[in-house]
Amino acid sequence: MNFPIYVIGHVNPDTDSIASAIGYAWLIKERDGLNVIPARSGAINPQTLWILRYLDIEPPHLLNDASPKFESVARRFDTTTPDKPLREAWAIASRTGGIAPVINPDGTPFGLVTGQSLFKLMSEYVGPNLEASDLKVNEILKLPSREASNKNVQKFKASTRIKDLLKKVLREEEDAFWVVDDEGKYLGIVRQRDILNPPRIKLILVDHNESQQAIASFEEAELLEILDHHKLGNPPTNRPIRFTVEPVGSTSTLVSEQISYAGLSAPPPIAALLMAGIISDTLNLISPTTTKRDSEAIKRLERWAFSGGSKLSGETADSLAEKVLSAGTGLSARRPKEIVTGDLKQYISGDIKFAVSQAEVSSLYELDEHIIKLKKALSDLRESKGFDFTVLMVTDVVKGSSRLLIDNQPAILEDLPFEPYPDGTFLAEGMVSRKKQLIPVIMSLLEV
Ligand SMILES: [Mn+2]
Repeated sequence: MNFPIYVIGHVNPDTDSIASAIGYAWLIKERDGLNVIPARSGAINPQTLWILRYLDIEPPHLLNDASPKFESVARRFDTTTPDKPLREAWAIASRTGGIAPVINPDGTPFGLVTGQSLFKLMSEYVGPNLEASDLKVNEILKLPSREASNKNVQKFKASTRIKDLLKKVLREEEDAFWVVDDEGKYLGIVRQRDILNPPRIKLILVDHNESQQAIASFEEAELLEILDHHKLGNPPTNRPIRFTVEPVGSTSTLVSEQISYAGLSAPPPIAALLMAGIISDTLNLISPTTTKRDSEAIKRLERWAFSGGSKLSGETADSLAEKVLSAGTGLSARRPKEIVTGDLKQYISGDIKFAVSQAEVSSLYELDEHIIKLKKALSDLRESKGFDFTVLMVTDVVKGSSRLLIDNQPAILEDLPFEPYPDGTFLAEGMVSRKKQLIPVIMSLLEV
């Protein structure tokens, strides 16, 4: 079977993670002709949702866990129905190695015709005394399949992880089981021997390289490649893989470069989506993480996205940037819990485990009326996930500064070089990048 390769960004995906997954999947399909599917691990944030709708692009496939599921081992055998003659089931079984699925007209499983169920039927007809019977095989094959079906066969949902039911399956006496969809309809048959060594899900990681930020059960997947712009924290692999990590402002920048190296140009919606990835990560090229390569990528993508005839002609990089950045902002439109978990990253320093979330606003004045609720949400988050402390970085994307809310601030962070406000928050003047500006400051205090 030709299993797909998933291109996937980090959990709690931001616009760069979604854009680079879609863009890179497009490139690999176009360049190498492989079966590649863009994927995401978690909900799409409001900014990304806006840009996908604006460009009329399907959200990536939701993949929340990389452990093999029953769908990956289901064999899609031909089927027959309960009323059709057993002859038909016989023909199917002779092609499948002895199994014929019998399916109700509504698509749900009726029973399985197997060597064992046939033998049971024969012995009922023939009885214990062979000589007394002159029943011909032909007669038996005219019987409806329902009479030879074993209706006592376990069903497993396609979306269930194999490892969760492995012991149960291995304890069963039967060898073959149904795989059904969420509505209980037939998808295929799985045999015991298929589940002992299921094929691993193939992954290409974009916009992250640490297993901590990767999809759940990541260690059970087969890692093919990493394309990223973050600090290293990558897991070991057992064979060499393509590994590209470069200090640029966004993974979308790297994808646009690769498209250009391949001698291709992205279709306008994908080019505009990659622009949105760069704009979002670099706050339209003003964040200190921005490099010359990011500005060059924007220019290249502009040519592809806004070319004559494109639905987007008339748009410019700056007009798109304004829309993208304001689509992601605002504290009033979202519940406090979503704000503190929407763009959350976890960190560990020695024994200290903490999380820093980021939310974007177009004016920091917006923050005042939400402070109490956001503090409560930060504290709930800390308690439910067992963090030592939690931080919310509220970033003004127009002025390029942030305010920090800290829950359960450790004494060691009293040395943070930020101006305290009477409401208990801090002003981090000129600070917009969590990765490049805030985290290094916090880490350096914690590591003292
Ligand atoms: Mn990124």
